[in-house]
Amino acid sequence: MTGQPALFDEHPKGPGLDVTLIRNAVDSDAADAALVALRERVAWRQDYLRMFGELIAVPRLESWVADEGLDYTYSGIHHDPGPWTEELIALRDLVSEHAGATFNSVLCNLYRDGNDGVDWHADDESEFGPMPVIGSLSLGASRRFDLRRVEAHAEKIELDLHHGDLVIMRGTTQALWQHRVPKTKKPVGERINLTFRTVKKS
Ligand SMILES: O=C(O)CCC(=O)C(=O)O
Repeated sequence: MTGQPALFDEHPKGPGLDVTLIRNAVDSDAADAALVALRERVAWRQDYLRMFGELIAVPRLESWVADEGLDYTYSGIHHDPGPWTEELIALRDLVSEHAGATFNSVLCNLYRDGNDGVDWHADDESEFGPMPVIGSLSLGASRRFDLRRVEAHAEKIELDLHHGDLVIMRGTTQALWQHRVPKTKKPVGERINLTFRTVKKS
C-alpha cells in the first residue's frame, strides 16, 4: 500500500461510459481509520431477497444512510435512512470535492470475504434521475470491479479497486452499462464500499 496519490486519473473507455478512477483519493492513514470507524459504527444489516418463494440472504451486509425522509427501495428491499456519522460526513465531503457534485445519501456495503459480492446491476432507480453522478469509495481488501455494456455483454472492463480508491460514474453510465463485484475463491479480507448518490426529492 503506497498511500501516494496517482499522478493521473484513469478513464476507462467505452460507448456511453463516463467513469473516472482516482487511485488513493483517501490516503492510506485516513482510509485505515475510516475502515475501523465504519466497521464499528455503521448499523450493518443482513437483507434477504425473495426468489422462487425462498428467502435468500444478500451476499454482503448493507446500511443506507441519508438525509431525513430519503428512503430507498431496490430489488424489493426497503431501506429507511440511518443518520450521518462524523466519518461518513467527512468522506462524503471529500468525494463531493472530487466529483464536483453534492450527495444526500450513501449505500454502505460490507463484503466480509470472497463469498460476498454484488451481481450485475445498474444504479438506475428513478429516484436517482436519468444521469446520476455516483461516487463509489473502496476501503479495505482489494476487489475486482467489472463493467459491461448492456447492449453487448462481451464488452467488459475489469478494474482492481484498492484501499482508498474512488470510482466516479456519470452521464449515461447507469443507462448503458452495468457493474458488479464478483465473488472470488481467493482469500480476501473485509472490504467496505460507500456508494454516494443523490436522491431527487419528489
Ligand atoms: O462495492 C462496489 O464497489 C460496488 C457497489 C455497488 O455496485 C452498489 O452499491 O450499487
